[in-house]
Amino acid sequence: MSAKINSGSLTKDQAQFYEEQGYLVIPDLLSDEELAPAREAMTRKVSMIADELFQDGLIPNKLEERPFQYRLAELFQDLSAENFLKYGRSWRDRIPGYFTLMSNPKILDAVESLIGGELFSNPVYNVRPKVPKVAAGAVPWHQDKSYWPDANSNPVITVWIPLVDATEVNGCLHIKPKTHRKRVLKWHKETHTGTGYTALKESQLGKTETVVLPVTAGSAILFNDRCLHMSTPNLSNEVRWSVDLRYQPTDQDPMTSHGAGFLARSRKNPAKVATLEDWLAGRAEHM
Ligand SMILES: O=C(O)CCC(=O)C(=O)O
Repeated sequence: MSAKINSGSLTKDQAQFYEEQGYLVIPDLLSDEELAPAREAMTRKVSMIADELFQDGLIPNKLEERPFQYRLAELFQDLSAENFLKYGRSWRDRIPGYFTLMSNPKILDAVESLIGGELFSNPVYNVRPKVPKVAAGAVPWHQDKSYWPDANSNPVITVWIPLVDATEVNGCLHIKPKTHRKRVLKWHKETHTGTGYTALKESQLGKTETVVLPVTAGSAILFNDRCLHMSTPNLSNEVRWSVDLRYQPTDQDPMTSHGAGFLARSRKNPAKVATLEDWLAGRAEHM
């Protein structure tokens, strides 16, 4: 994979597609180099987990030489779902590489094309190590808004980016187009996988078509927080690494009950944009 585009700004057709369909795929938005800081942050966390598993006598070897897409899967291959879920189904650590990714100008360009140049990075961002054969692999049909039903934060735009190619085998995203105009549907909490995901029943999905979205590493899928989506289990032998980042206009609810977001871009007041130090300190930078 190589750097294919310099700006993430959307064409009129792309912006129109997003408005009509509730989602948009931007192929190969980010280069390998641009993903590297996030990959390093993930590697740091995996090493921390390997140290802990080793100290607890759960693994005989920390597999330090194994490649990024295999190491975490192999660390857990003889362990249980409980062992894995102890670290959470998704991660939200304050490691600098994540801030670098969330502040990536191409991502911000794309979002700016949809909601303007005053951009708040929502506190809800997830790093997803979707490990084969372990609970929390599949994510049920849901609307992201079910996680913040009371927040006045419309629109929240999710930017979903895989760090390995996301395929039908390792569990790529599935989306129901045009469902972003729906009200927030009544959801329930999934209980059997121990993940607590919000979920919708089959009967609530209606006849809307499903689009399967395999994408290459560094591509981005943008979607509205009412758009129905899910992902299938990871049936490969590698980790389906991805991040889901979220952005909204600065004049909306900063959703502080979910953590501290940050001012990611301001055309009006660029000096106010949060620095890495602001973010690491968890300062709620907001206009
Ligand atoms: O990454 C996945 O498998 C699911 C992502 C998701 O549900 C989300 O970003 O809201």
